[in-house]
Amino acid sequence: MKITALLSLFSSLSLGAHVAINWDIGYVMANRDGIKMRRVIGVNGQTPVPPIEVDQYDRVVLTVHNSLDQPTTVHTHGFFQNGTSYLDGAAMVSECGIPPGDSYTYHIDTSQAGTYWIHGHDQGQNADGLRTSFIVRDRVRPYDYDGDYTFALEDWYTKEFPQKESEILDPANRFPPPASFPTGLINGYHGNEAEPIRFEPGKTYRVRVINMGTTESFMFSIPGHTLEVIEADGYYSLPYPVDVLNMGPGQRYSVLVKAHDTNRFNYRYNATLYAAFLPNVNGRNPQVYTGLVEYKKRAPVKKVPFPGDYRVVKDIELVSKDREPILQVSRSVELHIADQLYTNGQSHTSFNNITYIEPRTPSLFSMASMGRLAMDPEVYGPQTHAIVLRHLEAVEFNIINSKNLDHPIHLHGHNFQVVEYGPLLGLNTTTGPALIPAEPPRFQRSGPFPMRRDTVLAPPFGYVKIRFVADNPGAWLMHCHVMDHMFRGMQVTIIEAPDVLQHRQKIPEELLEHCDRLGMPRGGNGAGNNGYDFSGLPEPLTLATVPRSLLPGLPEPTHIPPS
Ligand SMILES: [Cu+2]
Repeated sequence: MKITALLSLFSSLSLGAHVAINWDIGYVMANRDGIKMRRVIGVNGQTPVPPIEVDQYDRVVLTVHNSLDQPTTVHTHGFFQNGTSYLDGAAMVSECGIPPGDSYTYHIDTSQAGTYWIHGHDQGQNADGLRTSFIVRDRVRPYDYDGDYTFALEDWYTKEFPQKESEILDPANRFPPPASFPTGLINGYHGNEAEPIRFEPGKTYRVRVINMGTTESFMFSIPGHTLEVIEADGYYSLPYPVDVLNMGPGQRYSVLVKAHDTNRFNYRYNATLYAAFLPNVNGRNPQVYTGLVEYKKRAPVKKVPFPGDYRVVKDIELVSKDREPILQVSRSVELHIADQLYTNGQSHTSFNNITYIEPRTPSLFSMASMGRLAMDPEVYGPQTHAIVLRHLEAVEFNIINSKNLDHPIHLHGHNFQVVEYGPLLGLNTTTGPALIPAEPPRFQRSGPFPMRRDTVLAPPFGYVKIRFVADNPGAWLMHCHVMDHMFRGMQVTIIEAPDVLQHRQKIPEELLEHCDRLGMPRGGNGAGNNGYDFSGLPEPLTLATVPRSLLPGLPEPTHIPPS
């Protein structure tokens, strides 16, 4: 252990290069899906946003200039920002946002090697194009390979996110709103125009796949080849062979793929966009995008029938490469997912029937400024759903999903062990269509060395238990990465060790000045006031129906459309 620590110190001092990146974030007109020219959020006049690829321990300095007409932030998804929680880039959690016309510099610690991504974290800017892959290459490779490829998968919509959301929230519209189905993009462009990848006989490739989509899940496969999972969300596993990577928004995998010994045939890779709860939308669900795996120019493409009993990733079965033992916890917190109608005629998502609404002061700034009161979750406001953790407390979250679709739950500032999945009592419902195994979630526990990741799928009609140690003082969102669910309230704020944070971290003056310029308070409680005075915050929402989702085993009530 000591040698490893010394090595990493040595590496960070001597190996890392200084990497300066400048992003001028602004609107661009572009036709990303081959269907519609529309307004997109890009950088330096470009869309898709150019990928970032650096070496471990490089000192990445990302300077963002905001040329939009609204505040903006960028969040490095999966990076812990331990000790610098104010650089997490979550709007109204760790900062007010960069005002229009202003700039800010994010320092990114790249000691975490692996497959990450970076995206806007204010309003729906991520969905409108402010996102790209962020690869950190290992200084010392845990597995050998001869070459690597990255696939960034996205679902793309013809409408801008704010317009789509206002239609969903409009009480005059039918509930639930009519389904829409997006187009799949691979590495920024229409999925069927993706570049070929080249395999040489006998060689081994590392293929990284990122679902950086807005709403939908993807399945990725290279029929005729086994995919050996070695990484999930920046954390290494023992090799785990599958035929298909099934992934929700925010999730990443690396797989090793061994090329065939001859170059007689070429093959295809497939990225299948699917919405599990929509059996068929205009004949477009599921939708397969495909590109060439080229062994030799003009070689015939071998058609490989998909195995009937294909293997998918079950992250509960993955084993930590570092053999990190399962955490023993002293506290377990239940979070019940719901999507319900409220008296204002809008449908909102929630955990434990609390719909997240942004506070007026970023929760981190409340933490830093409220003294001993910062230990009380109430201080952060009634709709921020604050959960306070003690420093170094080992905690379990049990995420309970009585809905018929899965939710990719992402925790900022950490990765976590995935320790248990199970069905909800009394329900035996299948998900459709039969693309993903049409079976209710089974009860399954991890082995003694569970996998870690930062985004986990809460299964339909089931639960997932995750564990981590609160070793990162800061304010960290935990939320569904389906942008619509997140936007409509499926978020909690993990307030980690306010007492330690107040001694160890100082909010940069520049970030406080951003609040001044946006007319937001730079401290105080969730309303920017003293003590427990929450005047100035919007009225809490009231449920229109009995919240039966709190009773495990009972399905959601069926709503009558508002007339
Ligand atoms: Cu969700």
